[in-house]
Amino acid sequence: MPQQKLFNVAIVGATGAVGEQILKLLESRNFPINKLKLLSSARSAGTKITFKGEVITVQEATPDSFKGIEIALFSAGGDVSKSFAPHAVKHGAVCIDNTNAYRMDINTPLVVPEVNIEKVSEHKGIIANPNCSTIQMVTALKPLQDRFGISRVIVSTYQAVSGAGSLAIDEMLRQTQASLNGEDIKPSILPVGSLPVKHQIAFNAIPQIDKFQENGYTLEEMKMVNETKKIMDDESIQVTATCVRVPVIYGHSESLYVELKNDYDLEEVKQLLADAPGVTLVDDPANQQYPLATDAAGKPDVFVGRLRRDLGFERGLNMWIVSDNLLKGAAWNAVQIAEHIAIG
Ligand code: NAP
Ligand code: 3JN
Repeated sequence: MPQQKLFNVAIVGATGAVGEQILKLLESRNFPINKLKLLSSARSAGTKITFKGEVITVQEATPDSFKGIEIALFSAGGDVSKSFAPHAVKHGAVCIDNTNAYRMDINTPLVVPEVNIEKVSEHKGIIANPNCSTIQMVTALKPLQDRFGISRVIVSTYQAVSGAGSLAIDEMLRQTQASLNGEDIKPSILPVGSLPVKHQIAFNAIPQIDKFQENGYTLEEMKMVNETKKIMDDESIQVTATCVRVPVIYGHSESLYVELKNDYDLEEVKQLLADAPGVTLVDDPANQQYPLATDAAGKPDVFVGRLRRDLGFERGLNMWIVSDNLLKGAAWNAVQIAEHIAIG
């Protein structure tokens, strides 16, 4: 039997919430690794991380970190990807980038394996992982697009704090405890670390994820609009998004109203979703079964339920979609792409 090729792999952002999940997946899926390099900022350089029983010391990322690297997984923010991904490409690596830096670049494929894995072959060194909220939505929409066509999507998200990084998880837990103790709450991270105004997340819902754009939408909302059109390869799909942060640790939930181009049968829609790759149908109202963030956390699939025909528009469909934002929304989607490159 031919020997499986082993790859030199780098993880940029290895000490972060997404990086930690990437590491767990590479280990549990026995990814074919020769050498593994763990990179961070100077802050965490020197941290020891155990991978498959071997202790690896995290190093500060520099342009030279990528010599000999064949696959580089980036999740350290867009600026870090812009600074280092070109160096990684120059050294011959394929970069799988979890940030917004290259998603809308015309030379960069934006890939969700269940939707458009064939785009990977068009890469010129960088493959972009979409935003978490987009990934779970398009995974569920793909079978409907293929069968009925989609003209319009109106989505509202209920996004977990882990989407804003490990400091946001700490902040929500701290605020919850302080509130229960009757202590003052001093928000410091959410909604956006780099903006001056902060809001309480414990026992609250914040209708702002990322910065506001000139059109009144937030950047997270515009990511959903633009990325959906690119991944589904249809500029004509109308998408409107409202993105909301809620006090959940893991798992983004989404309420969708979808207008299909052709008449549909609700039972056929359920069957299509039940059969779709990466999708689990949980839709049993009689027994109060529907997707929940607490059930989706730690699982790779996109969970879909609450399927019902719109009351006003015959070709309108309402649905509820939940997925672990750090897994299918980030780490698992990236590792799926890496496996496609490494193993086929
Ligand atoms: P996080 O928990 O705050 O971790 C950030 C990671 O980036 C840490 O490992 C950090 O290292 C590293 N880092 C920061 N500045 C760096 C630098 N100058 N050079 C090298 N490494 C640096 O954040 P996260 O939740 O893991 O998210 C990280 C990024 O992933 C986000 O900014 C976003 O771009 C992307 N992301 C994508 C999705 C998605 O929807 N696909 C979801 C979540 C996040 P230190 O430990 O040294 O600080
Ligand atoms: O807030 C969330 O739930 C998802 C956040 C994603 C995110 C956070 C900071 C920077 C991104 C992203 O993936 O779009 C970025 C970014 O890369 O711009």
